[in-house]
Amino acid sequence: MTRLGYGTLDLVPARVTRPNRTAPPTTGIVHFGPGAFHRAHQAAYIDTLLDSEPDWGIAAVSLRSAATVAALTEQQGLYTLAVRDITPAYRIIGAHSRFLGPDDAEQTLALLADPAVRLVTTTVTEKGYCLAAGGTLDLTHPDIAHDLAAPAVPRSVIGWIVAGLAARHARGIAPFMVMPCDNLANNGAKVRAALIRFAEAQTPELAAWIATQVRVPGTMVDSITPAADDALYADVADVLGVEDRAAVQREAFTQWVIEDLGDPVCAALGRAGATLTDNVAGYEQAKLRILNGSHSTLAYAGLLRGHASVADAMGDATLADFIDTMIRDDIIPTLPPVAGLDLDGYRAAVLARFRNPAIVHRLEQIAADGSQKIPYRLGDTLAAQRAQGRLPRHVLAALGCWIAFLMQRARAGVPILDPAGTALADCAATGDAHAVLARLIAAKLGFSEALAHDSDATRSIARAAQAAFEGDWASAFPG
Ligand code: CS2
Repeated sequence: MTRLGYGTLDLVPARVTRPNRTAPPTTGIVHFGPGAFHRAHQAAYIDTLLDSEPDWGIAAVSLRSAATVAALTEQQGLYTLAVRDITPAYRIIGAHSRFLGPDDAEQTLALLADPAVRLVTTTVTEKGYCLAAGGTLDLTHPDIAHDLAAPAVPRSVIGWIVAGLAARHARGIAPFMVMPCDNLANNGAKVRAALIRFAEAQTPELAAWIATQVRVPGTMVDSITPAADDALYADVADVLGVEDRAAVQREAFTQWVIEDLGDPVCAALGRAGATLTDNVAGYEQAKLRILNGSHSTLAYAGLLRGHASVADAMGDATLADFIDTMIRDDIIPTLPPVAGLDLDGYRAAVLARFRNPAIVHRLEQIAADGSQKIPYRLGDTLAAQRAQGRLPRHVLAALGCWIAFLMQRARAGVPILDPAGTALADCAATGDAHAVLARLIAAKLGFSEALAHDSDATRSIARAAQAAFEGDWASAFPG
């Protein structure tokens, strides 16, 4: 079958929107992590911007997979975005100037040092930043240790960004802006601090330059983007009439909120459709705690209750009611008001998005990397409630569901998909939920050490975990 490319766009039916360009755009952005979320979310905004401002093309760098790079290079960077919603839509995205892989270090560094590159963005998932439990750069992380010893060919995104900044600093070229686009609480400040700490371990002068010259705005990113699968590729081939081996899919809803630093890069992204604000923290907390906290809860409780997708789990009235009540009673009370954001309306909108029958969002995908996700998705809400002397019964039960999930997987010998998977399995392999929770806290896996001194909370979490593990949902969920 003919492959998608600029030379075959004329074969694609007119109802499929496509770039109004005949060749890849010029590079203005370097992006690390060209996975499905980046290509479904940020790239769609930039694709729109390119219609009027053609020098914002994205050179995407994969630090891990050469396969994605090969498939997209064969298609000159073009791919289909399938919008799965009440009104399905198909759009060919042409936002990328090129794709580079793990073996293209020289070209990647040359791009980072190119004055035409004004922005470096990242979607490497929470674990990709090599942060320790407290959110600071983990200098003992194997990739960070490697990059400090061999800075010329980094493995980590932090190492790569500092290498690019070092090249610009050495040549007297102004730095690019750095913009993390991952679900990470306070992502801008954390990534900026990580860059400075990495540089300090090399050359203090570079660290000082980064500290005073490099801008790292915080962001909140949101669009439900299920992993691509063969059904998607077959559907896209049927609609386009040409083969696309890099298609992505998402819901119609998309939001990109960026801390407005008042400079040309932020302004350009505002023209692309991003929301510029001086209160990115408000948007970010609401999204991470309401949407992502509910997502993780649906993943663990849903899998334990035999469901496979978010929409399936939302069809389980007991679980759907639990989530709704958790948001209303436990999560929203911890959120400061955000101008222009009606939190109760946001709750209703998130639940409706979860029920989207056109989206098959697998709970296994969301359940991955729990040790990285749980602290900010549910842990921060628990800490905020405990600081007020309250016991958030639903959030405590949700944390219990994560533990019950770990116990079930560990005892069934099913691998736990998580950077700490082996350690999690060791903690969850034996004993009752109280013992498992104590081990997780001691190992700083998903829980802060402070929780060890909160017997009311730990008792409640463990009780819910044991009940969920035994399938006693009347006891696991608050009455
Ligand atoms: C999901 C997120 O996989 C997961 O952990 O909770 O990817 C979620 O779909 C996005 O944050 C939605 O914006």
